[in-house]
Amino acid sequence: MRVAVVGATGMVGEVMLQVLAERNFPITELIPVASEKSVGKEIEFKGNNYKVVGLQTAVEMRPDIALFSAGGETSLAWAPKFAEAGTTVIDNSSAWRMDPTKKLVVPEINASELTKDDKIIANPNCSTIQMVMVLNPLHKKYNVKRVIVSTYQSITGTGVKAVQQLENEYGGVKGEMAYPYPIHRNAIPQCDVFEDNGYTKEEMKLVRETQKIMGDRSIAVTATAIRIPVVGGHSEAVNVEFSTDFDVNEVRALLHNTSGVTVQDNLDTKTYPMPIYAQGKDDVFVGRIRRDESQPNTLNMWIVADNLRKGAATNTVQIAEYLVENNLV
Ligand code: 11C
Repeated sequence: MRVAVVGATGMVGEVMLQVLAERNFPITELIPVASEKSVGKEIEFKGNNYKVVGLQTAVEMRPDIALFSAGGETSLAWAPKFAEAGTTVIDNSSAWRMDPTKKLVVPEINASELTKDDKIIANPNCSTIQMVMVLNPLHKKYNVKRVIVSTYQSITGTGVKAVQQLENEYGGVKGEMAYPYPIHRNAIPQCDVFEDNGYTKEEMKLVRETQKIMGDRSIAVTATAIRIPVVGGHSEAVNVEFSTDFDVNEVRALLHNTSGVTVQDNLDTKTYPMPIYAQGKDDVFVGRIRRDESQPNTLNMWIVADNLRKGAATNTVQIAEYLVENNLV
């Protein structure tokens, strides 16, 4: 496969290259793509150096697959050009996710919807991916009625500017601000911009994307998304009400048998998921699984994943793997 990585010098792009290498994705030619200021720079991949090219050059090279992580505007402008040239685009931005003509894919859940005609495929938002990875197997068994989720999100979700802000604040250095407030020793109840309904875009992604991926618009979701001074992963407190009752041990067993999910749930040994241990891993970790005693058929869980891996790069590469394995590209 001739594979372009658009946004190769960015935070997610770098992890995409790592994941492609680790998983031995069948690459015959790597085409790193970035904005004009990075063109000509060299990046290293599996012991070889590759020169970064610009977007127009990359389109003209007609790669088989383009993995995009270069922001919504770049994606809106350039993904169709790649698609017209015959390239299959897997896009990590929010640009195409809610477009009814585009598939929004978490391979473990709905990759079977993909066909050869899908030339622009959307990768969901990180906080949605980790939540649906746990909800979907439970939905099949108990039918999810309503989800209340509160997120505790890593600054790496904002990007390198936010990591720099935190480092500056640790060091007492004045610098550019990624957030409207200090993030060190703080919790900011705003991820992404506000929508007209008073929720942030990040919160509404959790609502809309969950329904689309799980293929059920009747699932009610309400979210509060918080930025905290953590790197390594996003954490989520998830309260889920089902139509039918469940047995907590059966829930644990079901999740234990779900590919891509690791249960870390032992109170005796103080075992539960945490972002410092999720960092660098591809699985979604779930623990603190317990019955909500305040109402029937309701469960509480704590879900953690590396937002740059399963939340972004790994999921994108898994989609590409599915396309290759099923001759869809
Ligand atoms: C965050 N989830 O943590 C965001 C980052 O829609 O792809 C990814 C934004 C997106 O701020």
